[in-house]
Amino acid sequence: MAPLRYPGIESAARAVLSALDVQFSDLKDVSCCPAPGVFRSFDQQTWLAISARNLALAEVQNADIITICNGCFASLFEVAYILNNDREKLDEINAILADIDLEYNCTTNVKHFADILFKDIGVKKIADSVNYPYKNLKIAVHYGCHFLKPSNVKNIDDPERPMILDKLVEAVGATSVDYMDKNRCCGAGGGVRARAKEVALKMTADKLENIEKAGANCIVDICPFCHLQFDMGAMELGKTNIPVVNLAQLYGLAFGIDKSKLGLDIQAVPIKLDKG
Ligand code: 9S8
Ligand code: COM
Repeated sequence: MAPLRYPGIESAARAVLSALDVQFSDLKDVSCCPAPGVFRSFDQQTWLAISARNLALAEVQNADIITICNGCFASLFEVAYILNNDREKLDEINAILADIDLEYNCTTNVKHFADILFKDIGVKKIADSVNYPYKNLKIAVHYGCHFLKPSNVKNIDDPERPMILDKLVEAVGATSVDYMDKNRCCGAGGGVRARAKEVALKMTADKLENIEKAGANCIVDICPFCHLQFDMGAMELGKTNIPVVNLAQLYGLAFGIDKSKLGLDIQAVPIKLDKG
């Protein structure tokens, strides 16, 4: 989703991590995570094997994984968790990986971009990097389903009353507003957008209505698929008055990173957020 549909999110994330002195490299030969809601639902063994391949490739590079997508985070993190805790499954999956001369030894840590920003970098360092604060911006944050849940496995934040993303957007000087059903799905995930678009759009319309009622000027997400649903979905619904921005793009703007790196125009509803 990120490289093909919203390359601006990836480019912005790279620029923001560099601005925050985080060193990273590309995972060589990586494939799709693969998408949890779709692949896991149909064929769990294939889901485990493809994800384990990606985890094993990180091991070859002696690296941990950072992802800018909730779906990737769900698959990679949860597969790592399953294989860490189930020796029999691990053996089964390693028998499959042996066909391509790979083995997974359960040493890869998987983290989401937003979690790294909050826990490893910290709101203070982020706030210190802000050159163009957004004092008048009222933001409706959208966490998405796969970032916090299943919470017993992920343990990132309170799954019902999370605050990480609210604190992260407030680092640019903006206000994070509360709105009804804030934790609800964007509508797209789990194959719903592909199979029953009208159901997906109904959920999106409800969210947009609640966000509008709360007086927000923009939506901030941390998942390119949620981003697609709010961007394309708003276009499809004819409700394009509240722009959707990925957290990395918001930081790019607030840090003063060259706009050509933020891809603000590579979406159905281009983002126009004036400085200050
Ligand atoms: S919410 Fe519900 S399944 Fe998910 S994370 Fe991103 S796409 Fe929107
Ligand atoms: C959502 C991924 S980010 S999936 O549609 O649930 O697989």
